[in-house]
Amino acid sequence: MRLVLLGAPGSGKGTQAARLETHLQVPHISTGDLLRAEVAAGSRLGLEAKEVMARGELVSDAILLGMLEDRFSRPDTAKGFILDGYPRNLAQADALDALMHRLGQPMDYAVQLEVPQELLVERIAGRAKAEGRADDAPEAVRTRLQVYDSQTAPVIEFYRQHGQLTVIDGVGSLDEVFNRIIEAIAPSNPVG
Ligand code: B4P
Repeated sequence: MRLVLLGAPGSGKGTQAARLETHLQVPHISTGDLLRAEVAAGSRLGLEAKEVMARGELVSDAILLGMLEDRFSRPDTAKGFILDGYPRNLAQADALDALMHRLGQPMDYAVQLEVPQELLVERIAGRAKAEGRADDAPEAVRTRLQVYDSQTAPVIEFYRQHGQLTVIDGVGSLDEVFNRIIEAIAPSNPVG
């Protein structure tokens, strides 16, 4: 199964992708995690990405596409994947579409987690306390939410027009949201 998870910062993409990875037995590919690993390793790419991420802005499309092509070349993606954090703008959506066609692997689902903005801010504030991520600071969060509205929200329309979009209510417990996703993508195989 090839699935893209869409949603604003704090909507639960990373949280649900980790659970879906176990349930569907396909790898969770988070572009945020890939970038944070580069930053932690102090690579040239990581040094380039670090300040951009801390401001809450998007890292360049060229860096992201290169990183993603590299990740898709690993054999564990043969049976599918859960992509979290990509695409984040229309150029990335087009690039991913072209890449998947080139690989002969069209996307099965684009799942959007819908969560009201005040709850997003609350969740990220909770993570800021627990993990201290630089881009969870209030000013960076404001930028990330603005970037989402202006650049990422149009990606939702892209998948709607391609007939691949499934909208999920992202408000509720982790199990409730997870079960909604599973029922939407694999109704014959509900959890719990
Ligand atoms: P990401 O790592 O993708 O960060 P995110 O959008 O905040 O989502 P995340 O998955 O971490 O949060 P989640 O909603 O699960 O991106 C970070 C940065 O990397 C970007 O700002 C950008 O600079 C760069 N980047 C990444 N991809 C890029 C791309 N394609 N192009 C350019 N730049 C890119 O969880 C948030 C919190 O909510 C957690 O604390 C969680 O525990 C909590 N939570 C989740 N579900 C909940 C629920 N149901 N109830 C209560 N709390 C819940």
